[in-house]
Amino acid sequence: MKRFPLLLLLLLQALLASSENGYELWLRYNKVEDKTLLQVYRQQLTGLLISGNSPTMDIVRKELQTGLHGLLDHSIPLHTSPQAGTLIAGTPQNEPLLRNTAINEQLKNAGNEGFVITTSLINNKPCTIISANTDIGVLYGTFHLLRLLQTQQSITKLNIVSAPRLRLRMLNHWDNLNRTVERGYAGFSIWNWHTLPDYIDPRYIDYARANASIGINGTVLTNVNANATMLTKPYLEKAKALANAFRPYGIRVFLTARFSAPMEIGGLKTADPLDPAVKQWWQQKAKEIYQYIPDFGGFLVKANSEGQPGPQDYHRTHADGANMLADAVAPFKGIVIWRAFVYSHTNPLDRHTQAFDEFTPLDGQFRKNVMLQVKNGPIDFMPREPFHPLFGAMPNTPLMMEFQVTQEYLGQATNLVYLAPLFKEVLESNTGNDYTVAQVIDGSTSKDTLTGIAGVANIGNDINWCGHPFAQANWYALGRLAWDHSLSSAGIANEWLRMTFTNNQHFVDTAQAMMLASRDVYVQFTNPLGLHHIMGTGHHYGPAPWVNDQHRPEWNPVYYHKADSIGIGFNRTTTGSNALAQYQPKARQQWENLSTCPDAYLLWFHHVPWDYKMRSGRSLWNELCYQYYTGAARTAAMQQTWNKLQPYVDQQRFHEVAMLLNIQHKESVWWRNACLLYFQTVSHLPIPAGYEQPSTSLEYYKSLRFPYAPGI
Ligand code: BDP
Repeated sequence: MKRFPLLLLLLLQALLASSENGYELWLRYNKVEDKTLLQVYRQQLTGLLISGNSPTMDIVRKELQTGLHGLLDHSIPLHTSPQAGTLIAGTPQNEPLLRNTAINEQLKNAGNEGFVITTSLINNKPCTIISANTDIGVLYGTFHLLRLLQTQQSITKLNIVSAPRLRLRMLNHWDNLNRTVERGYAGFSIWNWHTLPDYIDPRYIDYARANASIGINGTVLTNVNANATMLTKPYLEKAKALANAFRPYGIRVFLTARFSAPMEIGGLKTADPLDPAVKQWWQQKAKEIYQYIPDFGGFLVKANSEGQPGPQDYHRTHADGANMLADAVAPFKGIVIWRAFVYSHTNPLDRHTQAFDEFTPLDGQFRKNVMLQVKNGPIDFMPREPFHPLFGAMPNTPLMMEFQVTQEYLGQATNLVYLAPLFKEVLESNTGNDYTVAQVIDGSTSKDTLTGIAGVANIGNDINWCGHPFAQANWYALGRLAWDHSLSSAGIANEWLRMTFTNNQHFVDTAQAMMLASRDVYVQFTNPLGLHHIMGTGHHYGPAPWVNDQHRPEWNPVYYHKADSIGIGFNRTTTGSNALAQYQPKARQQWENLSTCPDAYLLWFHHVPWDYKMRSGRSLWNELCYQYYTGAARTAAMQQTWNKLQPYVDQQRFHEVAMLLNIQHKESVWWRNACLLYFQTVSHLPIPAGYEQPSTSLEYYKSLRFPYAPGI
């Protein structure tokens, strides 16, 4: 009897220990699982010698102490001189031991933010060195070394030089001042504007730390559908508090600028970019902002798009608008990131073509401190799009990539969809100029020094940050690819899984395969064969290919799939909208010809008869059925896979993922049935025998309403 409570206690402890809520992200620093390796690491890392007294170096010290304490499961002493196994971290400026020629040589390739990690003899003692030209470089190197231990890599003969390929590695928060997040599926905004600037939520620091761990160095705090209030004094004070919190982590703050702000908060009668009073207002505003935030990054602007104000309201061009703002921030070394996501309902041309038509004539007309931020594809952030034709078509303008990390069109936070394969597919696309999209954005084709990737953040105040435990991998992947776009999707998934869950090989292999397939699975049960934009109106949740009553033509799914009695798909060849003409010949050749167009883009570029014979030998209609049914079946397979991984995962996260996969499976059946039943009304063809026929009617699916779906 006496022993019972003790047993119970032990059991409870074990249960708690095996429960994780995901808050720690990939920075868990649990004890190294492999016992032999643990012993090796303990011998190789016996103490710390860290010089330099900046807030950033304090973070380095703390991170290495906590990290190594957790991973090696013992306290790690501070050394005052090198001993066998000392980990030395610092810059040559603040640590004389690092002033040797070999390290200096390597540091020449590390730039301002890169780092060198080596195993070297210092005073004849074998040491591990993290060195950089700047303190922030040392911090990035610190996270890299910790990642090697977290993923159980050898640290015996290290010789690493790493520098980011892109200068700006950013998150774009679509966060509103009332804390709702446009297209956010992980709760409310983590910025508590009401309690700022006096209350610094520890989460701000954790946010900065997580970003620094993957090399993200910029954050746009506010929604692109901007609110001018953000530029008023009280809110600038709040932004300043955040900037101060982020600075030691190497993160600069940017804000969205509402183009009509001079009227809304400045009392002017116009926001015309060529009006002297307007110019002056922005110059003053910039000056004011820099007084609060001396390293303010600059403005991100959505103008003349989806109802936002902009220079065209005054018959000025996008270049006029961008340049006016660029001149205002130039004295302070700020930049303007102007978005290319523009299309208009008064333009009768295919939405696909509009941004290209708008911006290519302006190539070379922007100031040196302007970047054009282009979404990965020409329509929006569809589950699969060909790359945006602007990449490769504006050689005289620095183009910044905009990816969407939040899964607006990719299952929101109920679906497991790993986005690195989507990002990579775009980055590795050949523009037709014999170079890839990645080479356009990293400046290698133009010698641009302003280079960058932005990801629309999937972060909210949910305890696990991103809603779905696996959605964290997309934040992680964005950062890793922005640092080095040559990394593979598999490699990134592999390290994320090891850090986030466990190094168990069976778990990693199985979960990695599931992640790598997940985006294709999602495409298959929602938008197979190049279909796009057939989701629910407004909230974008679930299927609604039947919608045809929106006042803007290009907001209707029927505009995109064009299903009729003959066939389905958007003809973008010369006999249709000719959007294909915007691609370089080498890129468009394979797409324009029906027989060479890959299945993945078939209905994106062609209107194809229902009885068209596909490569598989099936008719188009039967292929469509095959894709939808296979996609839904694969989500059931994902559930089974995950269930088998239960022994390797803590209870809390195991059950969360299991419940979400169940929702995902239901959603896949919903997509499959709703789309096929609807397309059947025009194809008049049967769902082939052998498939389980939908038990619910099209009318039922059409009647579904989601007035409180998140993210609107
Ligand atoms: C669309 C979103 C909308 C954004 C817009 C944008 O549905 O909420 O405001 O993109 O990027 O995909 O500006």
